[in-house]
Amino acid sequence: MTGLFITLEGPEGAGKSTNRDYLAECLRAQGVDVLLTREPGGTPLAERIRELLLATSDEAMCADTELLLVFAARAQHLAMVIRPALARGAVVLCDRFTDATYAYQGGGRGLSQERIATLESFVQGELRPDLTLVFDLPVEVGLARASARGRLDRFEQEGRVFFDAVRSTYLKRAAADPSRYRLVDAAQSLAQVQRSLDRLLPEILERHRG
Ligand code: T5A
Repeated sequence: MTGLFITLEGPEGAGKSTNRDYLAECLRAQGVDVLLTREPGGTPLAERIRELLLATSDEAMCADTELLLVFAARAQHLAMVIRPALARGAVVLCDRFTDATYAYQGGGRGLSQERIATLESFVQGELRPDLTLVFDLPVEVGLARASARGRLDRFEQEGRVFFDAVRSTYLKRAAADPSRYRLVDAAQSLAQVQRSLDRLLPEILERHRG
């Protein structure tokens, strides 16, 4: 068995967390060692950085500060959680990773892709996800789902233009590398989305067995 790094991506309210838990259940039922985690966060220190990133504040956060905090949390998460789990052969299911940085700080905030790529190499070295599931849905559907849960965080308070850029960045990245990305139509009912994941399971198990 080799470790397998799977990330779940998509705009707000796309169902990443719900489906990450579903996928974990399916894999565990097959006897697979699964590690569930998320970004920003995944360790106590990285979760504190997450709080800084999501909290609204009187002082506006510069885009560069946001970018560096995201990668600071990621460095900690990789060292303490992701790399050790991959080394022991687990399937790591991570709710958001660096594609979110390209989508939110790149697409949404307008930071250059080159600057993000430089930090990606600095923090991750050669490590990239083996498989990335992009849960895609119209912006207004995702925001309605997210806002139904109550108070909006700092990102969720952004406007339509920001979220259109986030979505289109994900779609462009997925289209550019079909071997790594799988697009999931997240506007469907939860049962339908989970049937799509069921169809992906054999491929995931196959890749994990190496
Ligand atoms: N961020 C993150 C960056 O800017 N840069 C980065 O590099 C990284 C890593 C926090 C924020 O950080 C930003 C992006 C984010 O704004 P987050 O906590 O993952 O990241 O934020 P959200 O995407 O806002 O997480 P959500 O919990 O809102 O979305 P999920 O996980 O996609 O959705 P989920 O599963 O919680 O579902 C939302 C609701 O919809 C329902 C669920 O039951 C739930 O109530 N639902 C469905 N309803 C109908 N039909 C379906 N198919 C449904 N699927 C789920």
